[in-house]
Amino acid sequence: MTANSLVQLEQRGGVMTITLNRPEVLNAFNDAMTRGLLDALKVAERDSAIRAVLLTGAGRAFSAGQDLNEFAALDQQSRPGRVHDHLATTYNPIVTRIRTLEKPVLAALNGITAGVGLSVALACDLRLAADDATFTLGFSRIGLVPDGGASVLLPLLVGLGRATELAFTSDRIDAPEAQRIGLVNRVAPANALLDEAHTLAARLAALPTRALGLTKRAFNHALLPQLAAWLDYEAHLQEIASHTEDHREGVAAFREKRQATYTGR
Ligand code: LHQ
Repeated sequence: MTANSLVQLEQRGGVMTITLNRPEVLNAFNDAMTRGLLDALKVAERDSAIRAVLLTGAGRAFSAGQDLNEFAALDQQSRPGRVHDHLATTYNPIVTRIRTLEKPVLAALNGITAGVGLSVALACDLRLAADDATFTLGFSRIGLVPDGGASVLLPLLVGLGRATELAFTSDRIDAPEAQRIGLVNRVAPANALLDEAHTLAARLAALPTRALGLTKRAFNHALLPQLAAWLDYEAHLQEIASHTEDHREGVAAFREKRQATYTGR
C-alpha cells in the first residue's frame, strides 16, 4: 500500500493506519503530505476490506498544522484568492473526505496537535490522546482565523465559550484538560496509545460497517448539513485575515523565532 513517503499506510485486519511522516517539522502539512493524505483517504473509501481508519503522526507530534515555511512562499504572491484557493484544494477536501467516509475514522493524537492539524483531528469521529499530548489552535498567533472546519467543529465539541477562548488566545492545553472539555474522547499512556487506539479501531471495524456509516451520515445531516458552504466561508475569512499586517508579522516572528508584536492592522 502506498500514498507517498510523507504518508505511511499500513493495513492490519480491517484497520488501515495512516501515519503523517514529516517528524522533523512536527508533521507540518506541505503540499506533498496533503496530497498523500487525500490519496490515503481515497484508498480507505474504495477498499471494502478497510472498515476503520486510524490517523496518527510520526515522532513527537500529530501535526503542527500548515507548513509555515512553504506557506510563506505562497503568501508572497499578491494574487487575489490565493489563500482561499489553497484551502479549497487542500484542507477542505481532507476534512470533507473524513466526514463523508462512511467508516469510523479515529485520530491517535500522539503529541503536539496545532493549527489545521487540530482541525483534521476534530473532523475525525473519535480522538484518543497520549497523556503527554498538547493542543493549540495557534491561528490567532499568526493573525488568522480557525480553518479546516475548526470554527464549527470545535464549538460543537467543547461549546462556544471554550472554543472562543481557545481561538482568541491560542492557549496550549494538555491532554487531561482536553478530555475534561470534550475535545478528546480518551487519554492513554503515551507508550500504549497506538495499541489502545488500534484495539478500539479493530473493535469498530468488526461492527456492522454500513450501520456505522449511516450513523455518521445521520450526525453529519443533523449537525453539519452546511459543511461545504461553511468550509468555503472560512476560506473566504482566511483570505481576508491573510492580507493583514498582523498575519505577516505573526508568520515572520515564527520563522525568526521571536515574539510577535501586533498592531491590530
Ligand atoms: C514547523 C511548524 C510549522 C513549519 C513546527 N511549519 N515548520 C495556515 C495558513 C493559511 C491558510 C491555511 O491555513 C493555515 C492553517 C494553519 O495550520 S495555521 C497554524 C500553523 N501552525 C502554527 O502556527 C504552529 C507553529 N508551530 C509552533 O508554534 C511550535 O512549533 C509548536 C508550539 C507547535 C511546538 O513548539 P516546540 O515544541 O517548541 O517545537 P519547535 O517550535 O522547536 O518545532 C520543531 C521544528 O518544527 C522547528 O524546526 P527547527 O528547524 O527549528 O528544528 C520548527 O520550525 C518546525 N515547525 N511547526 N507549522
